[in-house]
Amino acid sequence: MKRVIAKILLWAYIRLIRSWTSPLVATIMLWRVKPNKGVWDEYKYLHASEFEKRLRLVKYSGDPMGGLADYTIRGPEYFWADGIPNIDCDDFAYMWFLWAKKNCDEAWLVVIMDGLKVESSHYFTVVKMRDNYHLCNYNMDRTEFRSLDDAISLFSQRSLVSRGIYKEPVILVDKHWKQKKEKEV
Ligand SMILES: [Ca+2]
Repeated sequence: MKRVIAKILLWAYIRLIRSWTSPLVATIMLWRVKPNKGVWDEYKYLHASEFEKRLRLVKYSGDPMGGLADYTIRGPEYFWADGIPNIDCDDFAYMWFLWAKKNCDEAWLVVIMDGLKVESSHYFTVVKMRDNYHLCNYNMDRTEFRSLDDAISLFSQRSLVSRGIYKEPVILVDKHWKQKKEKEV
């Protein structure tokens, strides 16, 4: 029951609240930041390990009001922009999701929460390359998982974020993308 309530809570937050608060806060926070389009064009086709190094050039800093005013950057051209004020888990996850659209077969932008603990909500990405699934949580985990659920379950097995293991993981796929296969003639 608790898990059902948590799932509804997470769904309501992501779909009904964050869907409009994130773009609104982003507009306010980024209005003076000049996007850096050239850098994204340069990095978007890099191999995962090289792309990861470029992501690490940007320092993590939480969202305003202790994460209460949570938002994701409006586009990849903001990630490496000069003076970008807040870059945290959802921005890293979003960048991996966009990178996957250029380099992978399928990708999921996922939010995880531990039971009813809203403050535990965390964004990451899972990508599919050929038949293997990889977990991108800031960096890409080199483990080759057999399924999306397998990759996600790592959060219940290992401490991947500062708050530790997710004992009662509640999952929501925020965005899903799949490469369109060309029709055989
Ligand atoms: Ca954020």
